[in-house]
Amino acid sequence: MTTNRVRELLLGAVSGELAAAVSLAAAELVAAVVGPQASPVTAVGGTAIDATPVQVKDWAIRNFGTEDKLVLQLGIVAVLAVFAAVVGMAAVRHRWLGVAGVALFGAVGAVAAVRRPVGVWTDAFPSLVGAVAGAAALWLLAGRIGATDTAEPAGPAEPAGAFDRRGFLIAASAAAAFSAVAGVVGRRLNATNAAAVASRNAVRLPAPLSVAGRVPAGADLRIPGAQPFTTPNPAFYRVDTALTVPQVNAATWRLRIHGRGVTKPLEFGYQDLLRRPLIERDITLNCVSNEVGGPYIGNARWIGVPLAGLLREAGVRAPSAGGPADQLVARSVDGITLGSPVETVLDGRDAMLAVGMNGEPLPFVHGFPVRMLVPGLYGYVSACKWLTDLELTTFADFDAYWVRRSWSAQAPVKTSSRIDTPRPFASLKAGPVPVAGVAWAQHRGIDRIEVRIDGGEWLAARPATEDTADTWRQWSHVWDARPGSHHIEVRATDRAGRTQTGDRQGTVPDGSTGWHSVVVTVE
Ligand SMILES: Nc1nc2c(c(=O)[nH]1)N[C@H]1C(S)=C(S)[C@@H](COP(=O)(O)O)O[C@H]1N2
Ligand SMILES: [Mo]
Repeated sequence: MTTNRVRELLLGAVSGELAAAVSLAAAELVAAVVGPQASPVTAVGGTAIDATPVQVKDWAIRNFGTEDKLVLQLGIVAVLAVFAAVVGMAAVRHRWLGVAGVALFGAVGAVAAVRRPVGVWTDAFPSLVGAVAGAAALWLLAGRIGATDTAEPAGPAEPAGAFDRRGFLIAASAAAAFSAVAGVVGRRLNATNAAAVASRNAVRLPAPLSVAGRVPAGADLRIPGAQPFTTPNPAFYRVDTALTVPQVNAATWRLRIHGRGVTKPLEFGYQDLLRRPLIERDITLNCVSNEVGGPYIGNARWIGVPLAGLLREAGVRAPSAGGPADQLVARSVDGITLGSPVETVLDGRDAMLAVGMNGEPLPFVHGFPVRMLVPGLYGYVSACKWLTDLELTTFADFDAYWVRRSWSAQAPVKTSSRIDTPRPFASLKAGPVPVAGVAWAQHRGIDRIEVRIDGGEWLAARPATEDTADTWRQWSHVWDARPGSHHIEVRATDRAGRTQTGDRQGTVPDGSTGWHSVVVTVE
């Protein structure tokens, strides 16, 4: 290749990247008007999340945790960067090919946005406007590089066009400046919805009619290295499919209860909900994607409206009482659906539409303004965040979001336990060592926790005072550690008398099983 050709390809690649940046930035700006869900980055990312096979998703949650979405976004940017470079290089000699490449890119964004669960046709605008802006930028830049375009027959000779260095620099700087400013402004506008933030700031949660009472002093053993009994909101795990956290305006939020067997459909707003008698309860929530020993569990003090009362008011009867619906499908503003058994919701437990979490209105990431909670069920079959619709139907008629992705339709929490201290591979001093952690079997309650060292006898650990059957329970055990490498295991038994199985099972389809263990070295 001649140096001219190399220069051409390099400048072409740069032009492609700049055109992509202009295109994305313009799209972000338009999305700030149309709605953040219409941003092509968000729409393509969301589509990628929904299309990801369950094993890969599970692997990503396990390895990247809450950063899984950041990793996905970086992946999308990397693919885009390669594509943009190729399109830019092609555009130097075939400008229309470049434009076609940008158009294809815009079409992908537009289709992804319109086909999202909550997509409407106007969601195509940001991508389309972005494509036009990107194509114009590429046309201008490629024209300054100075090669032939498709109008001239492609020949073996080097093109004669001259490189307009000054023109290229000016166009490139303008493109870079525009994308930086528009991109930052657009993303920021899309990330914060001022009205939603104001509506949350204005919330004054009424005092609950039925309070939870103080957490028993003995429930929190306060052993260094163990988790606190109540998980502070900023430390509470987060699992959802949302690339940008939905910011819902409580002032315009509505919830509808309708469907099979509903004799009186209900619809109400946030203030209507707050005027109802509220209950306050400690409930431990955990994720079906939690590996044995994993972090996706937290315990909070929630305030909410009893869900059973609302359903009864709507005329809903349990299947065992002849009701025609056995599944309650909760739908969130981002279109995700979660299905819970009607029988469970109505069986007397404290299923609720939660509005408060640890003394404040729900944080946006945890579902403001209203989320559902059903003690004893994994989050994906009960804990719908950003709730907007409750539909009574049957399991036979409807598969919720994760059920279509090979998770079980019904998933009660499995009796489990975890060692929080010592940490895996800790090196310890010989002598008495506190071993501690948590055990949980929401709504059944934890009866016993046992620990064993190096596969020996199971020894009774000391359970902390129980708060309620719906919360996790701390435990501790003083281990007389001798020098060497040791293997510590834990298992729990729930109040139904069932001891946690040692058989290892992965998280799919209905939650992991097996005993958590850590290996430590004692000196
Ligand atoms: N709208 C919506 N609600 C959702 C989810 C989601 O992806 N979207 N994820 C569910 C899952 S899998 C879990 S474990 C819990 C997690 O709640 P948290 O993020 O408040 O801890 O929310 C549930 N509710
Ligand atoms: Mo989950």
